Amino acid sequence: MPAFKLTPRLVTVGGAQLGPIQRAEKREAVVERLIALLREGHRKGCRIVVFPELALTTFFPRWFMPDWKEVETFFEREMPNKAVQPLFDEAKRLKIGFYLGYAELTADGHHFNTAILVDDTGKIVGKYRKVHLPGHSENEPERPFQHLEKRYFEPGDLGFPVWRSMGGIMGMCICNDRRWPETYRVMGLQGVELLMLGYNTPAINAWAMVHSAPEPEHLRQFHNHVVMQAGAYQNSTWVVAVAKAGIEEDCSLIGGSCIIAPTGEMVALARGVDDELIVADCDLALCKYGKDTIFNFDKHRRIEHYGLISSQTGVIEPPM
Ligand code: CDV
Repeated sequence: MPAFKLTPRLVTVGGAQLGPIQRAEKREAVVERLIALLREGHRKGCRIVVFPELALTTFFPRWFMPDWKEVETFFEREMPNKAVQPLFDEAKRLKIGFYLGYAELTADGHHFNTAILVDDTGKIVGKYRKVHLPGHSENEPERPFQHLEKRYFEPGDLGFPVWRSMGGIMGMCICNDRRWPETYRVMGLQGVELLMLGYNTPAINAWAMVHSAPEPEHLRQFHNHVVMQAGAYQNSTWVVAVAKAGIEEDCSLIGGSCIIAPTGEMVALARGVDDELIVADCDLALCKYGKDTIFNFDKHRRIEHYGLISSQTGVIEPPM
């Protein structure tokens, strides 16, 4: 029997966790923090650095703002723009690619929660718009804080594409997307090898607080990791997940940024809730083992039984 030998395809990846961004903080100051993490990534040999969801501002969906003019101060009309250009310039100079999350306002007036993939030559090679928008669309004053993503953003209209870039097959999603197995599987079916995502996850569930539902804080971190470890393993892909963390205005956001191997094992984990770079040498060749064996989709999937997944949204119980 020949040995299962693989030629390594090493991509050193950095997860650039951010501590809080307060509302008054200017984009220019945030971009300086991103550049500092990028430079640390360069010193540590990174080819790609992943930044969080909505990485240029505070997590503004926590406030109800009746005036759309105020809401739109948190959006970017072009990318790069003047405030973000220094990040693009420095990344190009250092030959590092990056994932960046931001609020996108399109020329024809659409609002999306977006992430871009910029390659190590400074070119935007991929764009993803968040599909699974959590929260609610109306003000709910009884909550300690709002989660108005359904008000401020439209669901993404680009699906879950992947891109051949920087030596691998790259995929992106954003925060709540990581909780849905469909996210990973749609990219898994396109051979994804490195799935990047940023998140802003409050340490408490505001709905559960109002309704006295039992969701202790430790479960927030457990659920953060369990879904991504399962997604990585079941699709045999690397997952790089990066938080904006810490006490942002009056809201505590979890940290727990991590890099997960195609086996589902965590190989790097942030220690704190401040700006912090985690690094791992991700051998993309390791994806092949799972993709060729237990999760060889072509051999083992039974799509004739999966129709409900794409034809039905909610639960329909059998008749009593
Ligand atoms: N930004 C997010 O999508 N946050 C959600 C929270 C609201 C649960 C998340 O899935 O982490």
